[in-house]
Amino acid sequence: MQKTALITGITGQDGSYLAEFLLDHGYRVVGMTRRTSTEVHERIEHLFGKIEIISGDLLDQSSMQAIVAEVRPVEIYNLAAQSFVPASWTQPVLTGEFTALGVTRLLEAVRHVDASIRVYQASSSEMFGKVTEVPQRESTPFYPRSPYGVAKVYGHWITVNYRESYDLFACSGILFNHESPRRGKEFVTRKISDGVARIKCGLATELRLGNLEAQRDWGFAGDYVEAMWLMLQAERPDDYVIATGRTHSVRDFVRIAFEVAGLGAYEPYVTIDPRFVRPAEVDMLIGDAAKARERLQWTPKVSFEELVEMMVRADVDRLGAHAR
Ligand code: NAP
Ligand code: G4F
Repeated sequence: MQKTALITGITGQDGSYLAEFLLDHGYRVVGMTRRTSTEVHERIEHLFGKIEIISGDLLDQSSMQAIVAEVRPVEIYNLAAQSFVPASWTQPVLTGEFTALGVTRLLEAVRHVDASIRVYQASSSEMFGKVTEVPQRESTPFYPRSPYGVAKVYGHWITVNYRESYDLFACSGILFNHESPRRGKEFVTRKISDGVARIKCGLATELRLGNLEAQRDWGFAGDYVEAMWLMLQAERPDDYVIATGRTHSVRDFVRIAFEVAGLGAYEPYVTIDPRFVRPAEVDMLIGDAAKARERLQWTPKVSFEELVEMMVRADVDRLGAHAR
């Protein structure tokens, strides 16, 4: 029988890759979207006709429960969240409502409608924040450095708690940064690839950034959605770190991006703008995904250098085609 999956946050970067992955694996895919006056669904437009869309909001308990009852999925992927770290300082309460309490609303809906539904919760390496261990693994203590990180810690523990309290098949995927040409332009990797492409196409002369020394363990989003699915296919529910095991600075990303575009050295183009420096920074993240490798047979395929090249080339092609 065809399996049904419900994805919250299907309009986001990960939602679009996960929907493609699940369709390829024969699923009926239903995506939850919130109502807006203008519908912007550019990441999933190519999937219209293959996926179903249902209206709901993480802020609204009754809509969550009604959706779970109507769709009757066997798997739910909870990807919806306020996911941009700087916005969590300007909208800390809303971030808590979406990113923290939204998880409880979903788990409550599952518990009341059908406790056999398997649930994936999108947790984050931001929970490690001011890291207490290098590299970070499932047992590394959390020390979040932003309201977003704090909200994700709540989402992680409520997932663990519902698993232990109600025997739900609920998994928390602690994913390190993952990027793609579909990444939102406010995140640093896409801001860089888009900015470099603009300079290359003569549409801009500079790129304004914050802290170039921050280090992240960056992977490709297409590889990471496979790990989400693998967690829900396992015999037992558990929590997993998903990462490449390599770390690079924002400066590394910038340098390679300018080289890929054939612009040479980045220094003449890059300006440090204090507006993009955070009140509290996560200086360095590097994950140890040994548990996922051993128990789920998951490994990332796209390297850091391939990722930078993929993103820069996609933006140069997009803007170049526009300019022609
Ligand atoms: P994203 O591109 O920002 O997508 C977020 C999604 O959440 C969008 O579809 C958004 O819908 C939806 N959403 C936000 N508030 C909602 C609400 N109140 N009700 C319903 N939907 C709502 O994020 P992403 O990069 O795909 O990440 C997916 C998830 O993984 C997020 O939970 C994120 O925090 C987490 N995560 C991401 C990374 C990463 O590196 N990408 C790493 C670790 C964890 P709209 O289109 O309506 O805004
Ligand atoms: O790309 P970022 O905004 O991602 P960040 O804060 O690491 O969060 C992302 O990854 C998390 C997983 O660890 C997710 F949970 C979260 O939802 C999101 O997807 O910033 C990366 C680094 C930071 O250290 C930041 O200070 O880049 C630095 N940075 C330097 N200049 C900048 C900029 N970040 C942004 N967004 N814009 C800049 O101009």
